[in-house]
Amino acid sequence: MPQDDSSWFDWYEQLRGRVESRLRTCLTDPQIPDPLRQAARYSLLAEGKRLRPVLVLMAADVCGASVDSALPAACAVEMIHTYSLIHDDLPAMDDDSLRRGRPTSHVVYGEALAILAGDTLLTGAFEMLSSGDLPHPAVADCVRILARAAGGAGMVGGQVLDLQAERGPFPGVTDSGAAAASSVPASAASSGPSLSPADLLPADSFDEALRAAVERLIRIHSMKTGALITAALEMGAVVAQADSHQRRCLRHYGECCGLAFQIADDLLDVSGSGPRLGKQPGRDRELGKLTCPDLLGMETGRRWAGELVKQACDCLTGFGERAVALRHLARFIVERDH
Ligand code: GRG
Repeated sequence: MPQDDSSWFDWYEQLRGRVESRLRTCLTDPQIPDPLRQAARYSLLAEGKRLRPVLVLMAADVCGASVDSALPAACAVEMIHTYSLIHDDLPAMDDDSLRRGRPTSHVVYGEALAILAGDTLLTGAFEMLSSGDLPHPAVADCVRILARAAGGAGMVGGQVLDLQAERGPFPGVTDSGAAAASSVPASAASSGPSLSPADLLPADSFDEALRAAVERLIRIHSMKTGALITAALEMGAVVAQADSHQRRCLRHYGECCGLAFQIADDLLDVSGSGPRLGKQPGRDRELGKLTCPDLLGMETGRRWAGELVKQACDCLTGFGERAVALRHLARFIVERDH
């Protein structure tokens, strides 16, 4: 655990290193046919931020568990995340050719193998999750949390809503017009974060169509991206056998960070540079996606993400100094350039 503000990133890097080492041991079973093993490992071992597994480890640590005990849960989340990236890039989805700075799985291995590599990671995640020394009730809890977050009521459902969503147009919404958005009221961890437009936006500044679109955006982002991030925090708490209050605080922190993460992702798609991003920027606009900058403008998007980070940090009050790294990570989520 870091002792002060300056060492948090070293701690993040250390945890990332632990995740990398463990991931390198995954999917080595000689029973897995060669091309499938190669395809699954190609994506899993490509350079990612490992944000979700690090969140599992930090959540477990902040509740008093060892990093070792949380590693299987952390790697399971990363396996699900990697599967979602492979499938998200497929021609039937976003049809992307660059990911994590490399050609996408279907470009290298063909569509059929890319689909099956995703399937292998999805199922392998649950094998990984049940491979540690956790007590059975904790494993069962984690399986339920992860399956729900990844499934129809979470990430996959969010992807469906995303595919269906139409962007607008919403005439008259510009950076200055939309900047009427109010600041987010401070939320106590006990009452949960305020993620709805009713709390985020003043009632009289938007027309109904825009308000409905913002609501839809929040729902899609929270399901498609937020669900897995929230699950990472909850799983860390479960591994540590945290009490229900700690678990609720970490879940609320995850909900705020999850939404802030996807807002930052929307902003980066507009302002980021390809080599640093590791994927092609500008794709959201090309694909006609419903995004935060399109609805509200860049400035309001930045402010909104910043307010969510503040709310996320409020949720950590009860953990005191132990949560210093989680506070920094929340800021990193919106300040990152990739
Ligand atoms: C079953 C066909 C089928 C689809 C699965 C694909 C899918 C459902 C859901 C997509 C979810 C998805 C890809 C959300 C995008 C989230 C996002 C912004 C990913 C990028 O995350 P980073 O920046 O990436 O953490 P790294 O590479 O650093 O891990």
